[in-house]
Amino acid sequence: MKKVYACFCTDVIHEGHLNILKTAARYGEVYAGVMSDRAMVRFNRFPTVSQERRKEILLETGLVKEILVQEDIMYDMVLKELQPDYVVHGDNWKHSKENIIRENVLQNLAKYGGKLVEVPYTYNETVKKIDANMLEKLAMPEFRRKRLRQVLGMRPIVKALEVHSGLTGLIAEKTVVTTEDGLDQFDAMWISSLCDSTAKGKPDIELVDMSSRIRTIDDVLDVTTKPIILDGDTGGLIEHFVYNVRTLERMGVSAVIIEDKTGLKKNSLFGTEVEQTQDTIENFSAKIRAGKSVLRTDDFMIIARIESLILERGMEDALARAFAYVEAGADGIMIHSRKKEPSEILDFCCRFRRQDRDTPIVVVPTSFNSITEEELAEAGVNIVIYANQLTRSAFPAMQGVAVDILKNHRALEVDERLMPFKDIIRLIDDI
Ligand code: SPV
Ligand code: MG
Repeated sequence: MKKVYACFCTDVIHEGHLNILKTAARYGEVYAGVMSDRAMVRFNRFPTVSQERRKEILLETGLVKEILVQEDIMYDMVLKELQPDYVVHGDNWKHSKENIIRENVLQNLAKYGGKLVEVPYTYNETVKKIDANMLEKLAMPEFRRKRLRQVLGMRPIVKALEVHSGLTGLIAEKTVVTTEDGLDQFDAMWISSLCDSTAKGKPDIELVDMSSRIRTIDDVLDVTTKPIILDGDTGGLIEHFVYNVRTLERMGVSAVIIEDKTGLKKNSLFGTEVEQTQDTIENFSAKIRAGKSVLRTDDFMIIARIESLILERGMEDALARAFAYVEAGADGIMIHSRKKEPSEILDFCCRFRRQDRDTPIVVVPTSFNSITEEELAEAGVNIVIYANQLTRSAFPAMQGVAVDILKNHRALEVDERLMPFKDIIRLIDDI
């Protein structure tokens, strides 16, 4: 009997998958691969059912001899061990980012003379609906809310991108790149106070109120499935914070980060150039405790942001606050710095991790941007936030176009810098 291998990244078996399995069965005994949860999260999307259930649904087809868990999107390991005579796959990967995986399969098969069989991809209304339902499920508050905690356990470092609208949400949701070892994408979204305010032409001083922030969150929730971390500024009055925590939790936001400042908040990147007041440890700890006490689930995270390094109050102060805030119930610590060099952040992480191995650490490397994700992960950082790069890239592009239209009295000269209008129309999916 010949050996046939087909790998699946799906939570539901539809007629397209059955077609692949039936084709595979005509070539020999079918070994079906289930992409592991970790690999799915990194390269594809979050699974809506467990890895175990995904194994069962393949076995229930009655077409499979054995199930394997494929730990990596690339097929090197599985093909080396199994040496199947055939790999069967839908032909849709030829014209997508997944072509890199197809190349990898062909190279591995060539090593021992195995063959690739490609089945025309089934894409009818029923299949489309099943795909859409899976995404819809991922977007529901009860599934999305816990996803930040889930990805924290599955990724060496969680990468969050700033978003401030439905459109920027779509960029965070859908941007996928090919890398040496497969595909890569963002894990989460950061709704920044700076960029949400800037998009409205307002200063970042808690002027854009919670009702408006909620409108932005809702626009993002509407078109995405990835978890949201909200920049909650100072959290405001404790009496208001508790209501806002309840609202955010109910909406399906995964975490709020509040900073230990009080009075008129200014953006941290001003540092000591402007007057800013840090809250007392006691008051800020009380705010964390109050927020935690009103939660209805274990999913939502309240993360405490420490401004001691920004305000030049020293490392000892930053560490004392970090331990106090964890004691008060904080689900994570964000340590901020505006130094060009990452040394003070690394020093903080090293000293914090000596006493606390588990509490997630969050950083925002806007100033110390030479440090890599790998270096941050090695230092014990769990979440990296790219807090403002989309806004900062869009603004000069738009301003330059506005200037050139004025100078040329027409739009012809700027045309080659623009997205073709047939592409912008297709950017948004129909439902
Ligand atoms: C934001 O993005 O609004 C932040 C991060 O709070 S920072 O601008 O660096 O203070
Ligand atoms: Mg902010």
